[in-house]
Amino acid sequence: MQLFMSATSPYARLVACVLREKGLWDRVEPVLVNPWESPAGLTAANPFSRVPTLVTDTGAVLSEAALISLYLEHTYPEPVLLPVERAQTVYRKLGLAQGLMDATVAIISNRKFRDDADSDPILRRRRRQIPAAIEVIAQAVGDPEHPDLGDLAIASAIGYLDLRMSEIGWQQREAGLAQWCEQIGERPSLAQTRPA
Ligand SMILES: N[C@@H](CCC(=O)N[C@@H](CS)C(=O)NCC(=O)O)C(=O)O
Repeated sequence: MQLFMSATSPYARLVACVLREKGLWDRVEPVLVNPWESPAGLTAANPFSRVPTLVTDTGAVLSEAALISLYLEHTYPEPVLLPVERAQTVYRKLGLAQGLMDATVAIISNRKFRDDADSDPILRRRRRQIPAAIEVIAQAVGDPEHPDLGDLAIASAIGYLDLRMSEIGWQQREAGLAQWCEQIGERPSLAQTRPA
């Protein structure tokens, strides 16, 4: 398998975590790219030039972090990251995490290309929503010792938020979630994919 990824993408980090949790990482050839530069190898595989993009052993090209994660869960069911009896809970967390990633990445990537990004009404709306989302996420997270797909996604989303928008400073208001992040962050799959 080949995984197009970047060192900071929270979406790519989620897929890298899932591959590590499932003991598949040594079967992966990671291809580190800057997707914004539209490198030829990535655009040949994915016309949207986005990471993560996974090329499977049979040459299928998969995109979208949540979809790749679900493909990995179906294809390599052990260890289980999406227990059937807790599917609703896991999907809920996955959705919250994806919302947080989308909001943060939209703000940061617009800042990269536009001087007026911080006055854009939609991005301002997303910025205002983040603290409320953190409050909801704090109530949703599961056991950091036995994380599921939703927990791994939340840890990846918050890791990116802290890297790029540390000014949000949510940790004092949500001390329990901060502790959860520390605990889950000790897992090798997350510790070895920490964005820098
Ligand atoms: N919806 C996609 C989003 C992936 C995404 O936006 N990745 C960013 C990096 S964090 C990227 O590759 N951006 C390059 C671009 O949009 O051209 C997913 O869930 O995987």
